[in-house]
Order: sequence, then structure tokens, then C-alpha cells
Amino acid sequence: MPELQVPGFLDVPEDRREWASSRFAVLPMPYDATCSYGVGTRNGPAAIIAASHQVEWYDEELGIEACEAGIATLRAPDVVATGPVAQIQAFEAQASAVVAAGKTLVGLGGEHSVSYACFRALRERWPGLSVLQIDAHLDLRSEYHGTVASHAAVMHRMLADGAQTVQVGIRSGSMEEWQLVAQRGLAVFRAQDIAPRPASEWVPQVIDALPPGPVFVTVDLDGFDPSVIPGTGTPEPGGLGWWQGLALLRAVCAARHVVGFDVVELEPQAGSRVSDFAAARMVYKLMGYQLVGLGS
Ligand SMILES: [Mn+2]
Repeated sequence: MPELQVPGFLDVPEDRREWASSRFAVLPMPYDATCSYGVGTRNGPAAIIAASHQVEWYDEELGIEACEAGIATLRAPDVVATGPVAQIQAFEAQASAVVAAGKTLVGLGGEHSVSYACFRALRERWPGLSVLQIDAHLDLRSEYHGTVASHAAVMHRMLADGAQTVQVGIRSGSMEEWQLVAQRGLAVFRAQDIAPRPASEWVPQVIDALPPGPVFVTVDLDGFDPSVIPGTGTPEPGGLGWWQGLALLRAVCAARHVVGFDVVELEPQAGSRVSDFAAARMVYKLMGYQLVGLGS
């Protein structure tokens, strides 16, 4: 049994955080060594957990307390000093323990490179796993600053492993990344194309672009507009609104078997709890959506 932390996500009482009975397992991944602009996403997981203590347990949209299903929170691992590849492997070992125990993996970042750990653990269990990414950035570089384990290369790694990807909210990428999108015919929903349209129009198109099997949802918080979530390592103007993003997350959980998800790239801002709380709320919304989701 992994080592748990108390208080963990939502600070639920003992009978709702026991390892054996919890449906959800929260894995903090406090790591930001390859970040290129702001640093501080290593503080993201702790900030999300602290903010979650103020999140209302009852979800007025779903009419349930999702935490009744049980939320265990793993103790944040020690960050190893031997480089990004080793660090991601260390997170992967923890994520694999969660998956092997049959729990829904809930990763908290940390820079976006940590999502590869969740992806690997889930894909080992579900070889047909596809990935829905909310992000401002394509993250399709083959490497960045000399390492494949960079936050800017995380989606490239998943593609290289053979996963089908769908990317939403994108508004930044290099020429080479956009060329890769064109060459491979990747499903990319740019922010400027979807932001002005009602979610009822574009959300079904996103879902249709996903294969029918199991899905890993990775949310880089900079996919949302900085007016909603200003505290990210690389903020980009013109992102998704709160309700737009939630509409997509609810729809994917209803239409597909979401086997795990993560929320990454929170960079807590001194003097403001807006981003921390939004991130915590989003994690809990995802738990609720996944719980009531009909996907298989
Ligand atoms: Mn990003």
C-alpha cells in the first residue's frame, strides 16, 4: 500500500480516504525542473490540495457528493536529483501502483512533463488508450533544452508511443510542431476557432475525434484563459472559459471511459488564491463527472 498523506485532497474523514475502499487516488507530482519561463509549478500539487479544503463537497450540478466514493491522497514523493527522465520514471512507478489497485488515477502537477508518467502507467493497463489534452501549447517538440522529458515535448512522447491524441484550446506552437500536425493529420482544436462558438457545437466534434476506447484526460491549466486561471508557468491570452472547459470535461466523461486524468502547470501566485481554487474545483468536478459518466 502506498504511503498516504493526511490531510489530503478535500480533507475527507477517515472512512472516505482509506486506500482499500477509495475509488480515486490522487498522486501529487511536485516537479518543475525543465520549465522554460516561470518556475514554481513544483508548488502546484500542495496548493491544489490546500485549496481543495475549501471546496464544497456537494456538487450542485450533479446532485452528489463525489467524495463518498473515496479519495485517497498519496504522499508527495521525494524529487530525485538524477534528471528529468529518472524523475518521470519515479512518478510512473507510483502511478502504476494506483492503476494496479484498480483506482482512478488523478495526477496533480507540476510541469506538464509529469503527465507522461500517468500516460505510461495507464497505457500499460489499457493499450488502446487515447489522450484528450486541454492546453494552450501543442507540446509536440521532439525535445526541448536537450531532453525528451521536457514539458514542451510531452505530447510528442505519447504520439511516439502510438497513442491517438486530441488537442483542445491550442494557440501556440513552433513551425515544426504545426508541420507535424499537418503531416500526421492530428486532431487539433485551436482556441481561436472554438472560443467564439457555443460549446454545444464544438464539444461533440471533439468527442467524435476521440477513438471509442479508454481515454486519459490531461489538463494543462494554461489551456484556460488567464482571466480564469492566471497562475500558470506560461500564460497565453485567449483561452477557454470556465464553463466551456467544464462542458468538454463532462462530455468526455459521459461519452468515453475516462480511466485517469491529471491537472498540471499550476503556478501558485503570491497573494491570490484564484488559480489554486479553480484548479482544485476542476479536479473535483472531474471526479464527479467521471463518477456519473456512462462511458465504457
Ligand atoms: Mn501549456
